[in-house]
Amino acid sequence: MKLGWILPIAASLMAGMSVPAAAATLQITMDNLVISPAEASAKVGDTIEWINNDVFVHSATARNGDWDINMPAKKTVTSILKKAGTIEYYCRFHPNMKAKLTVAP
Ligand SMILES: [Cu+2]
Repeated sequence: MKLGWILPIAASLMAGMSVPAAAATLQITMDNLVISPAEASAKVGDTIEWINNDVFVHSATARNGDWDINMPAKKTVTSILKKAGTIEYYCRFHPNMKAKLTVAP
């Protein structure tokens, strides 16, 4: 039968494909007015899941203006990182909530 040939060919095709490093998903949680983790690292193309466990709105506002994410109460919002850099961000509504995200190219 031909199956014995097809499988090795398919496997070698897959191994030869140049697939960019798999994008990861990172979770950043806002809970009790605290962002955690306070420092996180990711790569361009990664997805951030912003999880708001509080009963009020939070934001993740980049100080350099790269992004401004709004998180309704008890909701999870996702965003994809498009730009490298070390970004300090805070919550517009609770400026004491601060964290840092390092995005590698
Ligand atoms: Cu807030």
